[in-house]
Amino acid sequence: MTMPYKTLIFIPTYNEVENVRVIYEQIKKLNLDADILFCDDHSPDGTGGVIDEICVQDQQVFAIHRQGKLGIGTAHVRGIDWAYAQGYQQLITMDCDFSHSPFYIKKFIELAEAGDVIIGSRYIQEDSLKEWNFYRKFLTHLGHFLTKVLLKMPYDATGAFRLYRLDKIPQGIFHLPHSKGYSFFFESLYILMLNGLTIKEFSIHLPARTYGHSKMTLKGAYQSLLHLLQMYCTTLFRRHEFIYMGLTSEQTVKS
Ligand SMILES: Nc1nc2c(ncn2[C@@H]2O[C@H](COP(=O)(O)OP(=O)(O)O)[C@@H](O)[C@H]2O)c(=O)[nH]1
Ligand SMILES: [Mg+2]
Repeated sequence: MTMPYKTLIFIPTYNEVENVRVIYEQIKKLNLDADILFCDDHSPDGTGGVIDEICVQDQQVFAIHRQGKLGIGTAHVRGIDWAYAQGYQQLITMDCDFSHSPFYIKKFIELAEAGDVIIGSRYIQEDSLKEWNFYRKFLTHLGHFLTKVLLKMPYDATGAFRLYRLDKIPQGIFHLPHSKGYSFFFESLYILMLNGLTIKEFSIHLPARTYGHSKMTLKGAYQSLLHLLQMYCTTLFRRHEFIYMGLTSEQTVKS
């Protein structure tokens, strides 16, 4: 597939040894002219070693290894910064567990002109989450409800399956979120929305992960909820904290 923009696919990993090679192989089968970056947090199951083997075989695959589990949010910021530093124009971010099917990557690329941020959404179709258990569905729908009501975001704001047009988004915007964990997704999207970037969605089906288990803990969900409430208070009293002030005169973020 010909790509009008220099493209990177970013995948954070923590204990994904059963998934990482298979996801790499499935992405390669798409025949895209895109590079892949993994960010592994010293996974005890040896995921980092498998990633290094892939990097040796394939010059289009890169790895960041961090000292320990520093959180999914900081992993995304690290990947985003790396993408800007290497001059990528668009970045697709996804999980390693096949809940984000590589099948949709082409769809993201086709829609790249439609917005500055493209989101694979679980809420457009009724049965997008039909394989998930009750507890997980409940948490996911609660997150969606609260981000819709409190932050007035009509999007799937808690998922990581996104395309960012880095050529249209100032890098500094991604340094405004404070979240280290899962709340990074709604915090970053809120900041992007408030700063006038265009957000478009398309419907995805999200199967439950095939191998391994979710790293989202009850503590993580609780921390995200607290963060959301904190953000809600900030929107009421100190909204300017979400506004990006670093634009040069040539940059034109719509307001
Ligand atoms: N580097 C890194 N990756 C993480 C961390 N936590 C989760 N991940 C990865 O982020 C993706 C989403 O995590 P997952 O456990 O599937 O969360 P869920 O989809 O919300 O259940 C997966 O690819 C995980 O391996 C972390 O602290 N650091
Ligand atoms: Mg997952």
